[in-house]
Amino acid sequence: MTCPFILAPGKAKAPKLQAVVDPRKSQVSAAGMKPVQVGLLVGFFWLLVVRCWAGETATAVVTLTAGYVTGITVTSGGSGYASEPIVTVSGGGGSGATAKAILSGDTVSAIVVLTAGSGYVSVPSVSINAPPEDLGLEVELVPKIKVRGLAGSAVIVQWSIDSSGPWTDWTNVTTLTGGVVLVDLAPDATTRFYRAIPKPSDPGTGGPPGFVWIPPGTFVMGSPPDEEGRWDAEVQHTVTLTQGFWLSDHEVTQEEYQAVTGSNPSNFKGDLNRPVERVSWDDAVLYCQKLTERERAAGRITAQQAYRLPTEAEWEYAARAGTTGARYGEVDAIAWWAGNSGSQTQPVRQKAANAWGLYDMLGNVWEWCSDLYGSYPSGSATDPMGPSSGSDRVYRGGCWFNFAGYVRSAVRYGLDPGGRNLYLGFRPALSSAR
Ligand SMILES: [Ca+2]
Repeated sequence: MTCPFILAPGKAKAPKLQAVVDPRKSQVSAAGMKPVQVGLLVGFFWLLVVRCWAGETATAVVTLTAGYVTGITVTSGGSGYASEPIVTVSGGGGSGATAKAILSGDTVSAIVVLTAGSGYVSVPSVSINAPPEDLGLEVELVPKIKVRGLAGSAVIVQWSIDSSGPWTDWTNVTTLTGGVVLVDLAPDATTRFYRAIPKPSDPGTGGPPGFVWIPPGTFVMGSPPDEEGRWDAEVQHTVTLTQGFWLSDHEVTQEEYQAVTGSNPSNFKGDLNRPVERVSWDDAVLYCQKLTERERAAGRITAQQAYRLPTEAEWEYAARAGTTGARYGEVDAIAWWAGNSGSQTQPVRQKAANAWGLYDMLGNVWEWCSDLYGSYPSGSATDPMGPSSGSDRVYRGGCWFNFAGYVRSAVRYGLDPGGRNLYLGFRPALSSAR
């Protein structure tokens, strides 16, 4: 439909403003947001809508006699016709019928059959052209919203019909110097309240290099009784982790360990991308402390963040990455074990990662966890930290020396925290707090 864009003052309608969005009531702060970062102004914006008001199209039905169109009866005369519209008869299996509309005022009052056509086996349909377009003009008052804040802030703008909520996401914007202007064209927008809240940062990006985000979730820890190689200590129970965290996608390499501690105690030398081994639990904890100090000093993590060993539950949850079997893949594809390691550690990140991007969770070197070793809780657990007393610390995942029965997601062992051997390394986690 084309329509000349002209102003027709005589047809302008009064603004259909039903309710005023009071800027004083508009929410400029919400739980969790920093008011200094985001502001929101609600104003009004005059929206001119030029509409082409069409009349109503007439309708009619055909009378069929012995295969001929013998009459057309108007069922609705329509409105807005300035001249006789074209009438078309179609369908019904026949052809040749023609007809002419008769107007009375701007309405179709009758249709005269000019030629009856032939061969119709069922009643054909009749269509009458629509009346010509008319001009219209409508003026509406719509909310104009200005989002202000620190340039570059990601903001979610929400609306509600009540100033106390509930709030519905409307749009995402990134703030600019001088603000971002939005106009809400929803039909009922003049009854809305608005607020702006900072968009939660995406925890899937922005972590330290070489770390992957492990989302919070629930999983079954332990192994079923029929899993090959299973030990009694692997009693299945449901564990919920309420906090996501970052986890190194690889075992700490000799290069990384040396850079942080100044030493390399490993047995298998020659390639600094091999995992560090012959590190005690105490050594691993000290490494995490030193790494935390270094990264905080460099401004790469906040004062609230700290590197640490993962809990045993975090480790198994991350290793499984949603899988429930003995391993997160075929053993030779994912792990260095006795069957393929050549009786030594191998550089990290060569075997296939699990679904969350973690390498060598199974095989290569065992990995220290933070927990004391002990029996699992009898029921489900939330954010378990291990038993409160004991002597050994947990290590997980199997190593280059082990047969496949030890290279499973559920395998667990304990060792004195001062113990060191050429089978055992670690990987750090980083808390998500910022
Ligand atoms: Ca490993």
